[in-house]
Amino acid sequence: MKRRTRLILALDETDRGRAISVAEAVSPYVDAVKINWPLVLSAGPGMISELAGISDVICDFKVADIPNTVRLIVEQSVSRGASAVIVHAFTGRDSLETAVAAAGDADIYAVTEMSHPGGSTFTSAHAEEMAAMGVECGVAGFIAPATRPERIAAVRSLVGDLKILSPGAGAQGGSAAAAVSAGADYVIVGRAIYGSEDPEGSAASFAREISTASRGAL
Ligand code: OMP
Repeated sequence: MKRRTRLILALDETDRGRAISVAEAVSPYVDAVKINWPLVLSAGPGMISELAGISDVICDFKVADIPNTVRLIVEQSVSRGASAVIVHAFTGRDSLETAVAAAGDADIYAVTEMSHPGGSTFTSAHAEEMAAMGVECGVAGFIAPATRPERIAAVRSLVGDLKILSPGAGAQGGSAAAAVSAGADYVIVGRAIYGSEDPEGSAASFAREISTASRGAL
């Protein structure tokens, strides 16, 4: 994935036409579009290849399964044009290694700690262990919460130069600038962009915020 604006759009739209028009409008301001079950279930898996014509596509299927099922899901995503797939790390080493092997040249990002309040119930306590295991399994990077920037810093201290993608800025109350300052490579933003009256202006504003915070971090 290119590293230009360091902003990733979470396109959790369920209207196909609006999803395409938002993806096109914000494409100058994002490095990738992340899609999840809401859009794939409403508009079909063809959306993966359609959006791949506009931007890099990350399939956020949060895959959490036995290795064989993980392999099948990752292969299907990549064959449709996904540049990356998000999987859960808690499934353990065998599932994670299988995801990495099935992805080939595409990237696997593993969830360490979830951004919503419930993410503190179980995932916070094991985030460091999951990050360390992910490094050993060869993932390209991790998902860590913009809602708890200090936890991004904790993951960063364990994963070297591997990528950290941080959701939770905007609608969930986190700050894109704080996430970048804590060590995130990319900030994932959904509703605050696609749900805004001016998605393009909102994406431009997040991209500016990230750029200013990155300069401060130099
Ligand atoms: P907004 O809250 O609308 O900005 O969307 C955030 C996006 O990031 C959604 O697509 C979530 O599914 C996703 N996400 C989280 O919000 N929290 C996490 O811990 C992990 C993810 C993710 O893996 O992308």
